[in-house]
Amino acid sequence: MSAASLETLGTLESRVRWLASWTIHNANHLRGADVGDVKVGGHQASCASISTIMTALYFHSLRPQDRVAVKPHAGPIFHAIQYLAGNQSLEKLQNFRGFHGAQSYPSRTKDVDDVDFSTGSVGLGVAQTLFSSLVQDYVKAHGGLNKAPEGRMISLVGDAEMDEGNIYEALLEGWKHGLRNCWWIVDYNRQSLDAVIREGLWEKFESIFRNFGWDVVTLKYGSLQEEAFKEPGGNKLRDWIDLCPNQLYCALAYQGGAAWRKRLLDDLGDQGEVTELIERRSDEELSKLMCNLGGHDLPSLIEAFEEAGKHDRPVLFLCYTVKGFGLPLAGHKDNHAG
Ligand SMILES: Cc1ncc(C[n+]2csc(CCOP(=O)(O)OP(=O)(O)O)c2C)c(N)n1
Ligand SMILES: [Mg+2]
Repeated sequence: MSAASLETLGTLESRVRWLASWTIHNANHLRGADVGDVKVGGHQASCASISTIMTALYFHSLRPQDRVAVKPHAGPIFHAIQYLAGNQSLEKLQNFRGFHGAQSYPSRTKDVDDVDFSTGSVGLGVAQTLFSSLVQDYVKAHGGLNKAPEGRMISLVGDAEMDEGNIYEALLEGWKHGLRNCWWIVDYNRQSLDAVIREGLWEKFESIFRNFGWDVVTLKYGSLQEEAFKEPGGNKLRDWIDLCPNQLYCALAYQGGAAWRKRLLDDLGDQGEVTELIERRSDEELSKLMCNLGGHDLPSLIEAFEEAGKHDRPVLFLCYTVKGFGLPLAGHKDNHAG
């Protein structure tokens, strides 16, 4: 991909994130200002977390025949993307969660911007994509697809959403029927509604999914981080990231550059070249580096989707992200709805 295209995608990503954040802010604090703030709700942090992934998908990787189940709390990101594509109106965004406004969770019946799967109860959209792939195989086997291309059924999933039991029931069913053309993309921000997720969950996902015949693609480090790891002392930084508990990573993402520096120097300051690696960067650069996880790195996402697009095996993408990425509430423990 050319540098110019990448830059354009980066601009789209920040506009999508801004528009989703603004849609929610407007509903809660501006629309009813004459009667005081109204608790309308909406989830800015959940949206920001998945904004890079959805930008890569919708503005680059999706084909017309593909269908997507968007994790419920990313509804505003979906509507923002559709707005930029000319399929959603400003009026409905301004009336988010109001009567006839854009829906809080993507809805096939109430939204106008071509939602593929209604979501809301976590877990349901995930399983639906798997069964849709099986149905597509059935229809094809019975000559119903004619010459139409096979679509890919894609689910965008929260990491805590993976707690839902119906997902594992579906997994087994998929294995029995030779599941194809199905991607599940986990927004691995390590935060749920009200907690930080348990350490090492990614290992459980890896082994469960491989066991059921899925490919597992983990996007942990962004390209900025990969570059930094090549600098002298970079391996120490990577080890630190790998050992950092989820709770601390989230807290530092919230506190920002000075806090990252203090903690990194406290832990690594006496370990040679890595000190210079840290000190070469301003607070802002350090914060950008540490939040440049795989799920916020357009080149990594695009490459991973391109690679997986070469075959029809089911794929689980584990994309490390920061909940609230790019917003002042990034990583904060109360950022789900607070
Ligand atoms: C069946 C069901 N149970 C509970 C909820 C309440 N709920 C909303 S979001 C959420 C978890 C959010 O965490 P995660 O899946 O990690 O999403 P993200 O961090 O991306 O916001 C839960 C349990 C729900 N929507 N549906
Ligand atoms: Mg989460």
